[in-house]
Amino acid sequence: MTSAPYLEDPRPDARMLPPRAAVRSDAPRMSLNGQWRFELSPTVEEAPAGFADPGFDDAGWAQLPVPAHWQLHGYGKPAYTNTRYPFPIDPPHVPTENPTGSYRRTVAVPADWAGERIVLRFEGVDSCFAVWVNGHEVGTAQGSRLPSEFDVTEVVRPGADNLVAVRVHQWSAGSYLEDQDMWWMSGIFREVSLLARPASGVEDVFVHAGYDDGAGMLRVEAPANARVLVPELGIDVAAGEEVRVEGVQPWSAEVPRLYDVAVVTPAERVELRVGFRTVRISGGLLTVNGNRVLLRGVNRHEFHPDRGRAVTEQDMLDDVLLMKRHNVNAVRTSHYPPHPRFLELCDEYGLYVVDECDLETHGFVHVGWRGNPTDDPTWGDAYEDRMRRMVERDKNHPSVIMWSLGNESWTGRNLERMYRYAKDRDPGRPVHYEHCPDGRWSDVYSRMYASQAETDLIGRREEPARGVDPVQDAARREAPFVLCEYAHAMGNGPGGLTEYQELFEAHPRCQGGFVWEWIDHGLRTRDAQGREFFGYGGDFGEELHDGNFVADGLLFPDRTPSPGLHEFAKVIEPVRIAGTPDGRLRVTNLHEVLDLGHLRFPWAVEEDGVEVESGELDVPHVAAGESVELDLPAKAGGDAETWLTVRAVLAGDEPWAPTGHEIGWGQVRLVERPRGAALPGSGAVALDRVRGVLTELAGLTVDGPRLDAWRAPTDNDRIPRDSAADAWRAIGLHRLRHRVVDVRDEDGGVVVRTRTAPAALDAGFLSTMRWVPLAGGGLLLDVSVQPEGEWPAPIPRLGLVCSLPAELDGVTWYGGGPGEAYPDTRRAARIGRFTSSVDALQTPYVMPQENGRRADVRWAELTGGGGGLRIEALPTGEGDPGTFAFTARRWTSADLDAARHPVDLVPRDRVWLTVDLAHRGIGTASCGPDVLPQHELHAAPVRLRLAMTPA
Ligand code: IPT
Repeated sequence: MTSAPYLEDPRPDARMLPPRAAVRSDAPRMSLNGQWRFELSPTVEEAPAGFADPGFDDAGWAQLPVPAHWQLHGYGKPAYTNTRYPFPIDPPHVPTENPTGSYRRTVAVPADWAGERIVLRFEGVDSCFAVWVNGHEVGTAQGSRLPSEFDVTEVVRPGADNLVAVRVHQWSAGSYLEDQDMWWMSGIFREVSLLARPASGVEDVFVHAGYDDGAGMLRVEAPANARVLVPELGIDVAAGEEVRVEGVQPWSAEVPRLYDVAVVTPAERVELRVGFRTVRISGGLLTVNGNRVLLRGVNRHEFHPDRGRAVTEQDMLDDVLLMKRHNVNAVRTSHYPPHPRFLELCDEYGLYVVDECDLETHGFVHVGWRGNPTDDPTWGDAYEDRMRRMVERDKNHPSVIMWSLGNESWTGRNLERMYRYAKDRDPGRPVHYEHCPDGRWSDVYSRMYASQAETDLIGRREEPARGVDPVQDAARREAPFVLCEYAHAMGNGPGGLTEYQELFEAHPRCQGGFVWEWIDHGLRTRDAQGREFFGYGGDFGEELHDGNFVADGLLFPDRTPSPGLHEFAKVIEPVRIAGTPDGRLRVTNLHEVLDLGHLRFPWAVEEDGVEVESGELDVPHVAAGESVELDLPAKAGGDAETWLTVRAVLAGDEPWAPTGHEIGWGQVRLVERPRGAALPGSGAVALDRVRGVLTELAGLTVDGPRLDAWRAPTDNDRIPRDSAADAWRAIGLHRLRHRVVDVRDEDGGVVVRTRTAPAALDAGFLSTMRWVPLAGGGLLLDVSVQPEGEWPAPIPRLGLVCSLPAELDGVTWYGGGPGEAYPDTRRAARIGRFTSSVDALQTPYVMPQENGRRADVRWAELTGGGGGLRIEALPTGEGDPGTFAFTARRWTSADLDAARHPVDLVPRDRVWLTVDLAHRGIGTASCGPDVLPQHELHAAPVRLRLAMTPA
C-alpha cells in the first residue's frame, strides 16, 4: 500500500484548473526554471518527511536543474524498453520501489501581485507529482507531456519568499498510459512558471481562421469583453464575431503565412500568430484549403543525446530547420504533445502536424490486451482528460491539421470519449487513430508498416475488409489513407522508399505518411576506458531492455543526417527533373501550392565526372501539379561518358535555408560509356599459387582478392524473427572456406579457379579469376562466379575482398556518390567524381553494421604513402553493367559484425577493400516489409572485368 494514494489513482485531480490555450500574454509571469534543491529517494515512503514545510533544512541537498531528467544528472539510470512495461502489469499499481524526487526552491513573488489570482503552471513532469506551496498541498497531476495548472492564490505571499516543493514519482497509474517506445526518464523536464492572472483577463482563446473560396473567415472565442485586433487586415471586432476577410493569404506548409492577432481586454493582451486555413476531408481526400496534401512526414520524438526529452528551443529549431531542408513537410508528434514552442515553430516555418496525445498502452499486447485500460471505464476520465489538455493547449496552431488519440493502445470505449471530445470541441480538425482493428475513432484510414503491395491495394480501394461491422468498414474504405509509420529508419536504410513514393503519387487516396522515425535516441555516455559513444538499451544495466531498437532515426543522435535522410529528401523532392525518351527534359512541379518561380535551375555537363560546361536553365513558372518539357541545355561533345545534371535550388533566401539550397536534381546521360579496352602487356602475376591469391598488385603488398558472400548484418537483416541474417549464419556465409581447384598459366596470364563454400554445406561458388598483366603495369582481372549446388537462401552479397596497405587512405571515385548506396537506397547517389578518405567513407551507425558502400562505380583510386591502386570496370557487354560497388575499411566485415558500438571498431594495420559483383537490398524488416523481390539477391552467375593499375 502506497503512502501516496494519488499516484495509483488514474482519475485526474479535481484541483487541476481547466486546461486552456498556450498563448503569449502581457500578464505577469515568473519562470521557475533553474537550479532547485533535489534529493532522490528509492521509495515514496523514504522521501524526506516534512520536506514541503518552509522550515525544512535542505542545506545538505544537491541541486538539479529544472527542466531536466534526473537520470541524466547522476540520479538513477535511464532505461529503455520498446513495448514491455519495466514493472509488473498490475494496474493501477506500481512497484514499491518507485524512485521519488523531492524538489524545493523559493521564489520571491512581487508585492504588486497582491490581489491577483496566482497560478502555478507545469508544462511537463514525468510521470506524476504532488506540489506544495509554503507547506500547503495544492494539487497532484499525471500526464507527463501535458500541462497542468493550480490556483495557489490562497497560499502565496506576495512581497515575500515563497517555498515551492514538488514530489515527483517515476512510476504512477499514468505510467500504464505512457508506454511509448523510448527511454524511461523522470523529473520536471519542461518549464515551471508562476502566473499572475488578472481578473477579467483573457483566460482562454480559441481562434477559428478558415480559408475558402479565396477569402478568410475569422472568429475568435474569448471572454465577452475582449476585442480581436488584426492590424494588418484592419480588423477590430468583438470576441465571437465572425468576419469574412477578402484577399487574405492562406497558410500552408509551403507558404506559412501568419497574421499577428491580438485579443485584448482592459486587463490583458494576448498575442497570437494566426494562419487562415481549412482542413477538410472531402471526396475521400484530406485537403488543406481545398488542395490534396501529400504528407512527406516523419515521426518525431523529442530527443537530445545529453538532455533526453528536456529539449531546448535551439534543439527544436534544429529539428524544424533540418526537416525543412530535407523536403519534409509533416510531423507526427509521436507519441505525445511536444513542447508548445515546437508547434509555434511549425506554424512559422511551415510543417503540417499530427498532434498526438500522450497515450500508449502497448505493453498490454504481451498479455493479449487483458486488462487494457483503453476499455476500462475506471480509466475513462484519465483518457478524456489527456485529450482535453492537449486539444485545449494546442487548438490555435494552424500547423496542427489533425488530432491523434495516441499510439498502440488497442481499442475500447475510452477512445470514443477522446474522439468525441475532440470532435465536439474542434469540428475543424480530423481525428487520427491507428490501432482500432476496424479503423474506428479515426477520420482517416491509418496504418503502420503496410507493405508496398498492400498500400497499392488500399490505393485502389481493393483492400480486404477489416473488422466485422460492414457500416464501419464501408466508412473506413471511403477514408483517405495515411501511413502513420512506415520505412523503419533503423541502422542502414530504410530501403524501399521509392516504391512507396510512387504509390503516393499514383493513388490520390494514398496521402503519404510518416517515416519511423526522425532521430536515434542514443544517449551520450562513456565506456570503461573513457571513450564516448551513444548508448542504447542495455548500456545502462537494465535487466529488461530492447537493445538498439531505440536507435532508428533519420538523424544520428547528435543530429547529423544519416544516409537515410539524404535518401528520403531525394525521394520526396518536390521538383522532379528527368530525361524523356525522346531526348528532352521534363521538370515536374510536385508542390502543393507553389509554382516554380522561387527556384533556379543551374546545370552542369560532366565528362568522366569533370565539369566541361555549365549554365542556368530557363524554366517557366510551372504551376503546382504541372510539368513542362524543355530542350536539353547542352549537347554532348566528347567521347567520354557524359552526364548533364540539373539542380533545383532556392532563388532567394527562405527563413529555413539560404539562396542556392538544393531541393531536387536530376541527371541525363548524354554520352554512353565507351567500351572498356585494356592493352595486355608482359610481366609477372605475383601469386600465392597455394592459396590462389595475389601477393602484390600495382606495386603494393596485397592479400587477395578472395570471393566473399557476407556483409555484417544490418538491423534490417538481423532483427525480424527468422531473419535473413539467421539464415546466412546457419548456412555459414560468415565462415567461407576456399579450395583452389587449379592454377593454370594461360595466354600470358594466370587463371585461378577456386571453390568457395561454408563448412557442412554441399553448395558453393566456383570462381574463375583470369589475371593478365597490362601494358602500363598492373593487371586485368576477369572474374566470373558460378553457383554450384542448391543455395538454401538468398545471400547478402557476392564480391571480392582484398587487404591493402594501411597507407592507402585517400579515395577518389567516379560513380554514385557522395554517400553510401545500396540497391534499394540509391536515389540520393548521383553520378559524379568524388573524393573522400577511408575514415570518412564509414557511416557511424549507433550499432555497427554493413555501411559505406559506394555504388555504380566506374573507377576508384586508393592512394597514400606514395603509392596507389586504381580499379576500373571494363564493361564486357554481356549483361555486365560495367560498374562495381566498393567499401574500404580499416577493419574486416567480421570486426564490423562483432562490434556493438563504433568505439569497438579499432583500426587494424591494413585496409580491406571489398568489390561487389552483386549486393542485396536493405529493406525495412526490422519493422516492416523486407527487401522487395526486385532487390533480393539469389545465388546466380555474375561476371566483372576490372583493370587494376598503379594510381
Ligand atoms: C511501432 C510503434 O508505434 C513505434 O512507437 C515504434 O515502436 C515502432 O513500432 C518501431 O520502432 S509499433 C510496431 C509493433 C509496429
